[in-house]
Amino acid sequence: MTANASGKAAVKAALRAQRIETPSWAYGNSGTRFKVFAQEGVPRNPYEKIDDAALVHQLTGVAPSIALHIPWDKVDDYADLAAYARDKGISIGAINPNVFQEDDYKLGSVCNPDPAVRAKALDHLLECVDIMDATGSTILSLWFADGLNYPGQDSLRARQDRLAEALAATYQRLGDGQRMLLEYKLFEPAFYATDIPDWGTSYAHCVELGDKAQVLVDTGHHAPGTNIEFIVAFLLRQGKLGGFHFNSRFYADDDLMVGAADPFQLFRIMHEIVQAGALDASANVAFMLDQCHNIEPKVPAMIRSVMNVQEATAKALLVDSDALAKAQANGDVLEANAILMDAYNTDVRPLLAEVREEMGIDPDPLAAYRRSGHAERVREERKGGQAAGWGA
Ligand code: PSV
Ligand code: MN
Ligand code: MN
Repeated sequence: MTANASGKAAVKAALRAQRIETPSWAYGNSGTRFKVFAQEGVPRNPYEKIDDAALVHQLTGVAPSIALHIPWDKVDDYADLAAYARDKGISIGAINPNVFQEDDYKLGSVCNPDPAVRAKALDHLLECVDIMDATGSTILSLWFADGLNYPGQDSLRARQDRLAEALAATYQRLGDGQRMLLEYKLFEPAFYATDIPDWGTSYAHCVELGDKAQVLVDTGHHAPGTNIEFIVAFLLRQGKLGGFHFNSRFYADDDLMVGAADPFQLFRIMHEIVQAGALDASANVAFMLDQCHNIEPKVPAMIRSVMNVQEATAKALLVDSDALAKAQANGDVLEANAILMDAYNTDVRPLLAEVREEMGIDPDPLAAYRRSGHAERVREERKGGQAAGWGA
């Protein structure tokens, strides 16, 4: 482990500089197709979601932006929403278009066989770039529910052509300093074939598009057993890892709190990030959460999630890279593995508590949240909280 004082200072500096984006939809009511359990004190509009995200940032110090989902977060004046966020000490992060919730999209959005539906979907994507302009957002985060339920339902290949056409038109509209991240997902809602089912499909489209298009890895979107850190390492090598949607899963796209199901996997992912120097803001990898808190209170769940990412990151930063490189070069399998596991098995909570104290925040963000009285206050103030957007 990095034992010396300068090593520890560098680890702490990296932890202080880390940025984790929280999603607006995780502050709203959510559930499954079986039931949405409404919670008390849930935000009634995008402004109140910003209030909650700002509180998460205030208590953790490392969550200074909120992702929006349009039209779940539709407002009349996006510049005003961004100004409100700024006043609260955060900024607007990724803009997530929604081309999956209208009846027109039954057979897909940008891959739909009907040109009129494709044009409508593209209009919405372009509108979302307008929203980026108005809010100062730099990321268009694209996920398409497009796919097929039955073999023969549509041409797999023609759908790729339609997809490429819409992506190219959207790409053209991006301004300087803006980029698009293309998310893949193995299945759901489509059960037979998804039009962007895996990182390879996303990667190929991004390469065709150019530098402003990169792959987004949602940790819940793979087949069981997939080695996600391999994908991360590969994409980093190609300069095509745009960012993450962190969450955890036991079975499918469970959207549980990141680090809850498999903290070791999260550590392995962060190890690849750290080894590639991609934790640094200059690497432009967006660390975003994409979760639903169906049964747990939302703000403390978000705080816990941010802390889980911090813990995995701290452990990854503690890997003794020089010793690891030496063991690897010597072909010392057991030693190399032991070096990695030493870092993983370190209790980094005292280190993170120190980092927080040095940042001037409470070393225990969850205790600080409980003391803040926020839960009691919003329970009184906010009646009839907003659904996150789907399943309600
Ligand atoms: C799809 O499952 C997804 O991961 C996409 O990122 C959506 O925008 C998001 O979930 C909604 O929670
Ligand atoms: Mn996602
Ligand atoms: Mn998902």
